[in-house]
Amino acid sequence: MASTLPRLPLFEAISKHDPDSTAVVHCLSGRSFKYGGLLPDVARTRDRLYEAAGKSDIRGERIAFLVENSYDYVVTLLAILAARAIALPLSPPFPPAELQYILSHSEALLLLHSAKYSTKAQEVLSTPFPSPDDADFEGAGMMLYTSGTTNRPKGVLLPESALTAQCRSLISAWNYTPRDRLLHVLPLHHIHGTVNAVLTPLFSGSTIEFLFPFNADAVWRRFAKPFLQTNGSTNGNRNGSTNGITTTNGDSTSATAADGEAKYAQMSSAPITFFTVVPTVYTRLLSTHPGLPAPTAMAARTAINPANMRVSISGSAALPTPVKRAWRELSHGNVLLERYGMTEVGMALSCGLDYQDRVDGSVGWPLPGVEARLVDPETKQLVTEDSVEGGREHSGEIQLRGASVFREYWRNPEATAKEFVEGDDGKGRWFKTGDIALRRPVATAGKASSGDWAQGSMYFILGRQSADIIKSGGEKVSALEIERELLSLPEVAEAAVLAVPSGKWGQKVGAVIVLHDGYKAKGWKPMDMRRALRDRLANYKIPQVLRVVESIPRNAMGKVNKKTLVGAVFKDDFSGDEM
Ligand code: MLC
Ligand code: AMP
Repeated sequence: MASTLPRLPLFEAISKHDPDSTAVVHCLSGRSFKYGGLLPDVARTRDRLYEAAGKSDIRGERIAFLVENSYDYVVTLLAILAARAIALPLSPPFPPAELQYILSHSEALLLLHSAKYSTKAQEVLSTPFPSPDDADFEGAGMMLYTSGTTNRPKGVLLPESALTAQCRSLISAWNYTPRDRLLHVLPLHHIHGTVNAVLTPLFSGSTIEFLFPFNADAVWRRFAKPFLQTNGSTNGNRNGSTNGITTTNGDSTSATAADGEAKYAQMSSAPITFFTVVPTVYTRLLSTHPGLPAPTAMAARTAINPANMRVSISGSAALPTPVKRAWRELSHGNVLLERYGMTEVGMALSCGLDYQDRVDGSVGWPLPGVEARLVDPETKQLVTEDSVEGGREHSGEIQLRGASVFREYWRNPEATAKEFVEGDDGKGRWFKTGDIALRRPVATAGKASSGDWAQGSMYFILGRQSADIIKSGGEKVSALEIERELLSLPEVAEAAVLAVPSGKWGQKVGAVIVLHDGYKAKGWKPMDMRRALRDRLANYKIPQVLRVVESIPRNAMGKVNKKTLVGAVFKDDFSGDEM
């Protein structure tokens, strides 16, 4: 059966893994699925896809799906690739209006859903939207929607060749193996959760354990489980048995531990070796650790020690150095590995596996297969290794190229053309990331001990070129998209959406509003805003802080200087101490 699948590199890799080894585990129920059954399940589901489509050629068609983080999600994703179609994972918590936009904009042929999301799927399908033109596209791949600076979210088309290049690059840099067991707590409609934490582990024969939605207590319990002392002995076995969580000896925390015992009883006792998340998750784990029952807290520290947790990665947003230090201390020496990526390119820059190559504040070097350069956004001049500007280090926009880069923004040739710049060496175009960085030699790092790619000056991200892109808890948010929704409300005359610094979220979304005259007397409270936006925008896009003002200062061109405004309006909401 599996032989009828196309010879995608991912399928070839999976067919060579030990069929008895575990591919996917549902953390809380303990259900597990072996590599040996995966491709037959994929082939069966692919055939069901053909049936649903009413034809056996759906190459290049977009197949949207609403499936919880589970083995079914993995099989669905691979079945779509097997049909040489474009997998379009949707986020279940999005309101129907946002999902309907994605469905219509992508011109999806099918919307697949698990039993759990059947009502949601019906709701989405019954939300009206104008029908677009016919599509004409070929080949397998994945499409992820990402917020842009100017308009509604764009569909990033990642052909199978780009996905495969991304996986191979990560395998070579981070050395995923069949012995790795990855705890997966991220959403599955982003590059971080899909490529780094599903496709690459599948390529490598690693085990993926789903524990979603993210819950700090459950993560700590899972980490701790293999290392809890039972009957006075340390339990570090790897056979997946379900030893109960030890309660404390009658002290005040035993009730919590007992509750946890029931809820978490089915969890596996195999140690987690691989964890990749956004900085907010580490912040949350650090702040909840002190509240754990003492034995669990101790076992959890053992679990994240480098002897047990092979690699803990942070990315999708800047990792604050205090968080990195606190994790190192808590884990007795596990130094978080920071890397930099983007939906359009997968992972681009990374620190190395060698601890010397995990330098505070740096995102390392271009990953294998990725070419990177810095270009001055004003002069368009290449920033060379030794460029200096008035005695200061010279920064520039990160531009990237290589087989891992996406093909195009779906049905948006203007945006695609705008974000690429032709190279002058005839070796192809560069993708303009919009992120500003500098390069600096670090005496103790970059000696190729993490691989040939990890050599020379290291990259340090300084921030984004545009103040209109906000990163909150690793989610990218477009200020203009929120402004547009705010301005469509009857109460709102003017709106500016800003990134407000936050210890907990990295940045949080802030809105400055001028009300229409008719609404000024009544006022507008954060609750009113939430209610008005709830059905229009995903939850994390709804501003967390709101200021109603008499006027928003603008320059002669009518533009708002957001960097100044955020200090003037939200100074009291800056929170470096939320962790
Ligand atoms: C949740 N909320 C957020 C939020 N996530 N608000 C702002 N920003 C976010 N990211 C809201 C919830 O809707 C809720 O609102 C309230 O905050 C508290 O919710 P919570 O339950 O405490 O939050 P939680 O669901 O635990 O989510 C936190 C999180 C999640 C950090 C686990 O945001 C997350 O998984 N982030 C990762 C996203 C990701 O995968 N990014 C990678 C993109 S790819 P209310 O109103 O209901 O109280 C990429 C490229 C690369 O960036 O380099 O990897
Ligand atoms: P997304 O568009 O959601 O894929 O997010 C990509 C963006 O996240 C990048 O353009 C960066 O701005 C940001 N990002 C990712 N990793 C890092 C990192 N390690 N440090 C700082 N910013 C990051």
